[in-house]
Amino acid sequence: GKVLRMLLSERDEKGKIHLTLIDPEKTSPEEAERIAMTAADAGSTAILIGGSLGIFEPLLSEVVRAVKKSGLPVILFPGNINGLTPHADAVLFMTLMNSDDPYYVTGVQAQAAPIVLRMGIEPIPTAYIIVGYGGAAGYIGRARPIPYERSDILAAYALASAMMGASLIYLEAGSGAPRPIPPSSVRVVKSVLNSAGFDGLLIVGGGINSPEVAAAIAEAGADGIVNGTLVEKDPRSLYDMVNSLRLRNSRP
Ligand code: 1GP
Repeated sequence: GKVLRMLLSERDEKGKIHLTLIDPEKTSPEEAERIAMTAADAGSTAILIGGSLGIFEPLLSEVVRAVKKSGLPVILFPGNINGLTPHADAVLFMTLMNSDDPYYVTGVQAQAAPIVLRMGIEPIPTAYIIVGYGGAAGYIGRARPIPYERSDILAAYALASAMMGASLIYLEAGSGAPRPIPPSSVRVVKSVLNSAGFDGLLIVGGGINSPEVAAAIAEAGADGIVNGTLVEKDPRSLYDMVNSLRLRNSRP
């Protein structure tokens, strides 16, 4: 896994990674290219591309091809089987750990696996855990979102994810969440994952709308954070976001 190895080595070298999320339903290919160029300049590590609604292949492929001009790795973040394109470098091959619908736990993965193999894109084994608000991902994925204050339940799901072999564990409050996952919960999850010897990536996203919040979540133990909504509103906010993670040896 070339992309996973790159993410891990960036984390090991710089301490943290930053992921910029682009939703092809909300962003034209031209805007996506501009955002990706800004992300590369700001020192973001990779681009995630996906969304819960309105994704179809020609549009997705066009956005992916535009974003690739930035030189950053392009990783699909699919909400369903329609979130795949051979033009990407990798895909978060996700199971929605706390969905009540087996389709989102193993069903769509069986549909997707042969396609991912034929497309030749790298699958990154990912456990997706939805907390609190949950947003469109939580509603569509039929998640039973873990209450914000139940860091014990969140930690148990994260530990199960590690024991089941996830390389990347993604804690999601939902795109545009009015409240991100509390740093205190991230701290509990990190400590449980450390005690289990997990050396993959702990990624946190949803409602991270200021550099201060990003810094607090990173300091609590997230290996990386995801920004989507904020980037759609103001791509230049990426500079402060990436700086707030205090990446070692970050580009000027
Ligand atoms: C959503 O975690 C991502 O899947 C990013 O959330 O849009 O709130 O930044 P925001």
